[in-house]
This record gives sequence, structure tokens and C-alpha cells, in this order.
Amino acid sequence: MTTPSALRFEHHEEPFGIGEDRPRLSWQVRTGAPGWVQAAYELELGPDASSLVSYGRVNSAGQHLQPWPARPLGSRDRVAARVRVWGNDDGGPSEWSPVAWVEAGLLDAADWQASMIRPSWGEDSMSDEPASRISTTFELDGNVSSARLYASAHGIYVASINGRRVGRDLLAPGWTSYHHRLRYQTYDVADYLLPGTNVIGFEVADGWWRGNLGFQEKRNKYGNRTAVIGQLEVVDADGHITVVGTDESWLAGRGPVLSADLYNGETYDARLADAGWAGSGGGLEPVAVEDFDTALLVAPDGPPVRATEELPVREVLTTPSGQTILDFGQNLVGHVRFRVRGEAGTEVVLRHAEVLEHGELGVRPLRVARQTDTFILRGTGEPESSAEEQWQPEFTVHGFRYVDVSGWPGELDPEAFTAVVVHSELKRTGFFECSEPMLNQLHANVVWGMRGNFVDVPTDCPQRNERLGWTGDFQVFASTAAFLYRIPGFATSWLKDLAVEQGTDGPPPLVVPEVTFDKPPFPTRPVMAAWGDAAVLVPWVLYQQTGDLEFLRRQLPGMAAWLAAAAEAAGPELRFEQGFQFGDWLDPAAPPNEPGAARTPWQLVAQAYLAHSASIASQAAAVLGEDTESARLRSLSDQARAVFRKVYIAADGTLDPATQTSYALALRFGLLEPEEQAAAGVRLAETVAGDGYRIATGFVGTPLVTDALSDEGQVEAAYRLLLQTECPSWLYPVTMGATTIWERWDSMLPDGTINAGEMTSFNHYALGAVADWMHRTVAGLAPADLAYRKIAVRPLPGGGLTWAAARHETPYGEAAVRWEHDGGTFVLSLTVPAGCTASVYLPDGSEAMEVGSGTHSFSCGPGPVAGTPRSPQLSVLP
Ligand code: RAM
Repeated sequence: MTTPSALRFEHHEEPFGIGEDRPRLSWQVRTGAPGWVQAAYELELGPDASSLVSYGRVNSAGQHLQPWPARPLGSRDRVAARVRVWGNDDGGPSEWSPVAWVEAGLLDAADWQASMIRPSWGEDSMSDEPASRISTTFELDGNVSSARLYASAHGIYVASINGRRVGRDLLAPGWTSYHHRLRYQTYDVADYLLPGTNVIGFEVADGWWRGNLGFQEKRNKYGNRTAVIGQLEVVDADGHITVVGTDESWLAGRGPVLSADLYNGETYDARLADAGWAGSGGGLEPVAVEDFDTALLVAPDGPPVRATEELPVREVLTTPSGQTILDFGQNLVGHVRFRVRGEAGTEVVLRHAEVLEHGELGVRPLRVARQTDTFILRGTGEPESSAEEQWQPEFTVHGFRYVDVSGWPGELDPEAFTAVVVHSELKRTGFFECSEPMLNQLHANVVWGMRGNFVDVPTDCPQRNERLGWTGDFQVFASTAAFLYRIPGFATSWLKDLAVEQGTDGPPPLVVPEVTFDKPPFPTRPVMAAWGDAAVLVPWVLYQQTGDLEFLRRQLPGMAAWLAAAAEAAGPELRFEQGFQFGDWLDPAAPPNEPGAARTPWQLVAQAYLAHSASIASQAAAVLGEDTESARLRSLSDQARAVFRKVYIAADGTLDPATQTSYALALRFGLLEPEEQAAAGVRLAETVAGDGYRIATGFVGTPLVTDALSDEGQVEAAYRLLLQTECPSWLYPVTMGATTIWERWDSMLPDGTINAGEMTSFNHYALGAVADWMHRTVAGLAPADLAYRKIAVRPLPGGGLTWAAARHETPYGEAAVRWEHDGGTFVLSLTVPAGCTASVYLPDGSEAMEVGSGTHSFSCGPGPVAGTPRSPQLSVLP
């Protein structure tokens, strides 16, 4: 039976309150028919499931991002949809898919009748401020057919209605380039309303808006007042609409949150839990209306931040100095929830950190971020008779594995504590496993590193006073991320911010959303290869993963602007010489406090990136039909490449300097002639051997080196590098008990001392980019065409592994590869989703086999053969 399912709208996980008026539709197909390819589809849409209208049969193989067939959605429109399909095999249509719903948010600035309001009291916001409560009461007759709350804030907000927290979103409205785009959320609140008097309110804390932001001790980045805008729309059975919007009649109060900051933590006095709401008694003050343009409000592109998992305490430790520490067994990002009984006014203090150093809480890597939560008990009497209280912070997030608890009343019960994991609620789509447990741990660390740093924006780290959307970090990790989780919605939002902040002139900011660094060595908007190249390479990865041309259309002007700025910095000869760039940042040879002092000069890195990015941008322009622009960018790439060859490649094809990063860049960025590549592969393998099969690369070289080796058949060298356990290596942290990817190979030294560098994070996803190679090359599951419509299955076994497996939910459904060998026969099993095909390359070097959808198995004799041909590259054109 053939059934379409998983009908989706644009890149939304929950198509509710969306901002597109013509959301494109995608679906997957389940079928028992092998080699199934769609021949046609039919969509039905309507205001409810019983009055759907057909938009006719469309002869097309397109299952992904198909055009909206109906009239555009208006604000608040809610539409049901289903699809059925015809295959290449039979005459009849499939079953209908289950009905899916999409609902538009407020699409027009004029839909907002509410105002942005704030307390009228004076505030200077020189340090962490209390959260304010802003609320009103209103009457309803109890006749509610539907109700929506649209809301946003300057700061972080939580809405509540009649004392109930609205929805599960955390850290709303999230972090965007607020002065260009401020997200609003849409909530279905029909269940929250009561007949008679209702109370609606918002609690608003500093957040990114005016809290501490960046490592140069700055506050008030966007403004020094927090504020909120909310519009409740209640529709009764007759279609009559009651609107309750924030306006000058609302009241402001102070509640239990005495201070809240993303870096420093939250202090909560439970004795004030009920204070500050309209109708709660005295102490309320008027609000003031902010000057605010509702045209800035945008609907979300990706999923909200939410609690996604809970972990129990693994162990309670007593430190040498006598402190009590909870070990959750996993370095994670989120907060702790606990239950406690005690006297009113008792203060429980939780301090969070990622590591222990010589048995004590290791807080030095946090720099000035305090990561401390304080809960002051409400209490109701003596400890024995007092009621149990439960608390978790709302307005902060910590990076931690260990929590120091002080002030606990009575005996500490580990079961009273739960670690709550918090991040953007992305759908997990990628998995990897193999016969080597240490590689499985490394992979788990990559996944946890991603979870901890995909908290609305892709941050470098989640714990110290930084947590910024560093462009370079996302650039090197984007394809790994896109395999592990469904990120197109998340990335759309970040890329829109990158585009608005970059504009059409000059490089993008170093971090998106922008936080300016006005102290050396961080000039404002510098040309920084590998970081600025995010403007080109991140949208390209998303385009490859989804086939969505909008990623290229939105970013092409920024691609051109970045390349123009880079070319200008290179000077008339198009050769990088003067200045400072991060280059191969954090090469292990660089001293702890000079992370840019790599063995590969930044000039070489910048030259290679200019050639590569201009080539990719030229392809992007060609795909968009911009032929003149494509030719111009192609010639820029050719020139940059010619300079690279002249300056860094000797006549015999050797690179100077002959570092791992130089060879990896030259090989992966197409800077060598085809006839030079095999020899360069040999030299790279020799260099890697000369470095003792240890990492000798930084941010730039590390994500490329295994691919550069395996492309040229140097598979064993790649495995030896991957499986190395001596520092610096990917597995050294695993031997040290790491549960996330570290910023430095030796963030923790073998003797248990924390690296002395100022930047020593234990949760930095960027260097986890090697997982992409594990998916594509160890397991052998790679895209060979846009959105995995064609899959390249080419495992390159090695390193003593006896089996490996990967699976990925492509836009068409799940693709899965598993191989095993016992030294003799190599057996491979493969699942190809309906609508896709795969080219299978067995390690005996035999001819590729083309297969269609369904499950397949293959076997061959011992492999791999020497001189394995080049792996399929990700950069394919339709
Ligand atoms: C550090 C960040 C980040 C890196 C920059 C250059 O501050 O942690 O990972 O991109 O440096």
C-alpha cells in the first residue's frame, strides 16, 4: 500500500502562527513498491477536514516544497490539507495522507492593536534587574470557541492566564537582530479562559535585550527597559471577537524574581510568588507605552526553545573542601528543578559548572558568568510540617554537569533534583553507531555539543560570558548539524539576521545577532576568512540539504558583498598579506593565550577560502539564473586560486608550509590540478604521520583533514587520526570522560588541571564537525543530489571497525546504511526512501550499482582496495 504522510508546510515543525501566506508543502511516501517514484500528486485544502477542495492532479515527481496551490492565507487563516500521489508503477492513486493543519499568524503590522508597554517606574539597568509583572483583568461570558494569544517582548517573557503558564516555550521570544526583526509567538489559549473575571499577565526579564551580553562586560545592548506586547483574541460561537491587548490601562508590579540574567542566573523569593499581578492587592503601578513599530514583528521560522529531556542525579559528591555537589553525569545545557521543604526565608543556592578541578567546582572557565540560582523558600511553618515547594528558574540557562548546593534545609535527597535539558526543539534526524565504543561516545558528545549550543541561535559555547552566534563555528559545523537534526527552519532565522545585519556592503558581523567588540583584537566588522564565509557556505549547505532555492535567493547579495570585502582586503594583487585574521584558530601548537598563532599562516587560509567561496557563490548565482554574476564570481575564484597556486604551491606540487591544514585546504577546495591530487594526498598522509597521527589543525583544518585523506585513498591515515587517543586528538577528551566536544583539545590536561587559557570551554560544538565524515565515509551515507534525492553509499571501512551504521531522515523519508565484515565477506544493507535512488560503491572497488527505493543488501570480498577513488562531493548541482 502506498501512503503519503508527514505533510509539512515550509520548514515548520509546528505550522501554527506562521508568517508565510503561501507556505510550500512537502510530504513523504510510504510504500511497499520497490523503486517507487512519484508521477503525480493531488492536494486538497479547505477550512476544515470535511470541506476540502481539490486543486487537481499535478504531474510532477516533486514531493518537497511544492507550491501552495490555493489563494494566499490571510492573517489567522486556518487551513486543513491532505495529499495523495500516483507512482510510476500503477494506475491508481494512493490513499489520502492524514489531514494536516496550518494556521497563519498576524501577517500585517496593522493587525496589532496592542502596544509595547513597560513599567513606568524608574530603572537604570546597571546590574541584573528583577523581572516585572505586567497584567490586567478582563471579563468573559464563558462562550469561547477559540482563543489565540500573540505576544513578544523586549526581554524574555512568560505569559500566564489565570495563574497558568501559557505554553511550553522557554526564553521567548528568542534572540534575533531585535532592531530589525523581533519574533512573536502564537499560543492557543482557549483552555485557559474562564467565565467571569480573567487575569492575563506577562513576566518579563532582562534576557538578551538588556542583560549581560558578550565578553566585554556589556549590558543594555538593545535598550535599558524591558517591555511586552500581547494581543489576546477570543472568538465566541457567533464569531464575535473580543480583543484584549496590552495598553496604557495595564498595571505593572514586582514579583518573586529578584534578579535574572542569562549568564548570572536567577534569584527567586517564593514568598512573593503571588505578588505583582492585577487583582493581587496593592503595590501596582501604571505602565508606560513604548514607541514601537509593529512592522518589526515577525513569526518564527524555526521551533521554539523548550525543555526536551530530564536527567536524574547520578551521584552526590562531597568535595575536599566539604561542599556538596550533584553530578548529573552529562554536560548539558538547561537548569535544575528541585523540591524542597523548609522554613520561610531559607536560601538554597545552586552554582553550576561543567567540570571539577581537583575535586572542586571548576568555575574559572565561566569567567565572570556566575551561573548561580538562588531560591528563597516561602515556607509555611516548621521544617517537618511545611509544605513541599518546587522550583526551577524561568529566565536563565546554564551549561553544567555539576551543581554545588548550599543552604539546603535538612538532609539532601538526590531524588529531589532533576536536570532539565533546554534547547531549540529541533527534530532529531541523524544517527550513527559503530563497533568502536569510543567513536560512539565521540558521536554522542557531538550530539550533546549541538544540543547545548542550538539554543535559538547557534552559539559557540553555552556557559561563560560569551554564548554568541559565531559565524565561523556554524560555518564549519552546518552540514554535521543538518544531518543530526532538522535545522532548515532554525537556520532560516539565523541567516535572515545575518543578511539584515550584513546589508549589501561589507562583511557580515563576526557573531550573529551582532554584538560589537570594540576592544582589540576584535575590530568591528573585519574581513575574517572562514567566519565571514558563513555568508556563502551556510546557505549553500542548507540548499544542498533541502533543495530550497530561497536559501540562495535571500543570501546572494550578502555572498557578493562578503566576497567583495574579502577581495578588497586582499588588495589589487588579490593576495592576502597585511593585517590579522583568526586563520586556523586554536591550532594545538598555538600557546594558550595566543589562539591565532597557528602553524598555517592566516594568509594561506584566507587565500584558499576566497577561491572556494567565490566558486560556491558562482554556482549559487548560476542556479538562480544570474549568469553574469556567476561569471564574475567564477573569475574572482579563478584569480584567487591562481594566486594561491603561485604563492603556496611549488612546481613539484608541494605546499609551503607543508601543514595538515594547507594540504587539507588545497585538496578540499579544489586548489590543485587533478594530476597533483594523489601526490598531495600522499604528502598529507606523510604529514599526518609526521605529526604522530595527532591533531595539528585548528578550526579551519580540523573539519577538512579526514575528508582530504579519504578522498585520495589515504583511508588508514584518516582512521589512525580519528582513533588516536593521545592528546591532541578527537578521542583524548573521551579518555578523560568528556560528554561534550571541547573548545581546546586539552581543555582538561591529563593531570586534571583546567587549561590556563582564557577561552576554555567544555562545550564547543565546532570541532565535532568530524562527525560529518563519520556519517558520510565511515558509515557511507552521503547526499549525491539536492535533498538526498540521490544518495551516495560509499563506506570506506578501516581502523579495525567490524561494523558501522548511519541513518538520516531525508526530506523524502529515512535512508539507512549498515555494513559489517568479519575480515572476509563485507555485507551492506541499505534502505532508500520512496522517491529517491542510491549509487552504491562497495569497498572492493567494483562498479557502482544504481538502486531505487526499498531495502537492499550487497556483499563483496575483502576490501578496501588501494587507491579508492575520490568520494562523491556534496556540492552537486541539479
Ligand atoms: C572564541 C569563540 C569562538 C570562535 C572565536 C574566534 O571566542 O569561542 O568559538 O569562533 O573565538
